[in-house]
Amino acid sequence: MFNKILIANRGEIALRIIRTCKEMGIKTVAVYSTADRESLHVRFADEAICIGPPPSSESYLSIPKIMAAVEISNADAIHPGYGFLAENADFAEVCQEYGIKFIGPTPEMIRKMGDKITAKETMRKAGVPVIPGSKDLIKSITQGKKMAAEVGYPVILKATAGGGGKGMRIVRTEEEFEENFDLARNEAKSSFSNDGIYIEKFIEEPRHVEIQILGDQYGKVIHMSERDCTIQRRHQKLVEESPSPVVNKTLRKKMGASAIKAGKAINYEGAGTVEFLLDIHGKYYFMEMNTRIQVEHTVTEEVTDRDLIKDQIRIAAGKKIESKSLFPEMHAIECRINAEDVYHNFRPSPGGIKSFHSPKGHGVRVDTHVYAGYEIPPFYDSMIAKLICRAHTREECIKKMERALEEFIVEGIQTTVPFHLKLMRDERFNSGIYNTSFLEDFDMSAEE
Ligand code: MV4
Repeated sequence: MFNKILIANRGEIALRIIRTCKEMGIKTVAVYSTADRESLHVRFADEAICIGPPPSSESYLSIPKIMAAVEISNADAIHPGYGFLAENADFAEVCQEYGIKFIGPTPEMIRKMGDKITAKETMRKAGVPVIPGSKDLIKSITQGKKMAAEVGYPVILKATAGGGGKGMRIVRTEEEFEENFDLARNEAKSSFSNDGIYIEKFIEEPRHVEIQILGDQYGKVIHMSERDCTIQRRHQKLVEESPSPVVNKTLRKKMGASAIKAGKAINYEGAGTVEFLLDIHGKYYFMEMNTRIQVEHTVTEEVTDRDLIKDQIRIAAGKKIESKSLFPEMHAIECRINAEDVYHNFRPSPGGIKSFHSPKGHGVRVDTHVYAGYEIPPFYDSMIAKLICRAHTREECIKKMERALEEFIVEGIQTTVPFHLKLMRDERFNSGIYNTSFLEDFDMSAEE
């Protein structure tokens, strides 16, 4: 087992990783920017090393700064958390060269899934259902129009270097093709320095359902069932839950088997997530694979009663997965509490937290790095806490979440708590029947 793990991250996930390391008897090294001196991850780690000024490019995203901290602290492994360097294949490769274990997949696995058309082709060959579309990048308008006609309108143009919605355009008729193709290409080029675009059939009114998997170094892959992440705003997840209100045991087994096929196709090592679109007919299609621990891993932990960070560390240390695939025993919902003003288009609301009281009680979990007196820096993402509730049924879980949200007191800044309260009381959310457009006509500005 590792002696000392350096956590190349900040915020709640850094703290989350430190907690598990402590329970496993592993020493921890925190790294921090000057904006994060007062953060709890710095206080709770055994050692803390300042790696630079507030901008991420000069601190949490700087490979030389992180590697210098590894040298100074003599850590033998790095946990990248999510975001920052978590899916940076070059970073995983540098770790390899230094003889430091990157807690996650190999650079090759990260690269294969990072390029979306390569990922899709790998999945198609492995027998995982993929969305009908072009097998290669589109080379010209003429070729693109021909492909689109074959696939059938509406189609969607996606950036091969993309993910998370950037460089994506829906095209409903051939007349709209050229304009959208140029827009997608330019956005892809400026965002990813890669203007490769491919075509897919546009799936109307889908749900986002993802499967958590674990793979060990000996070729074993298990799934841990699904998370439903359909509640999103501009490609930002706000609520995640497990099990999905629209996935039954038969579909769960089928999607789980497909996710295992996906993992096995690339010899996957570590914790990963296979994202699917689920259409209104109950057909599902591979969308992307995330080669990291995700924000919403907590709902899977709550319904399967496992510590996913512990699983990641054990797998990285060469331990075998002992468990079979896992099915939900309970229902869990996570609400992301962001420092945002929901009454003004979810604009960021950084600043000083004057008072902070987090909900407690049976079935309530709060993962956070903040406290009364903490100053939220404006440099990083706006998530300040995750509120996770667990109960036997979805109905009870929603009621518990509403109760917990009512107890949440954060003064000094605006948060997404009022949004979540409204959602928990919403009839359509309670019905469980909605799609990724749900929040498009969920109006918050009317209230205050
Ligand atoms: C799609 C789609 C419909 N059809 N692909 C959005 C982010 C990126 N991961 C892929 N996305 C989508 N891809 C086809 N062929 C609809 C979306 C989509 C979406 C997906 C999941 C969750 C929320 C979404 C919101 C808008 C569009």
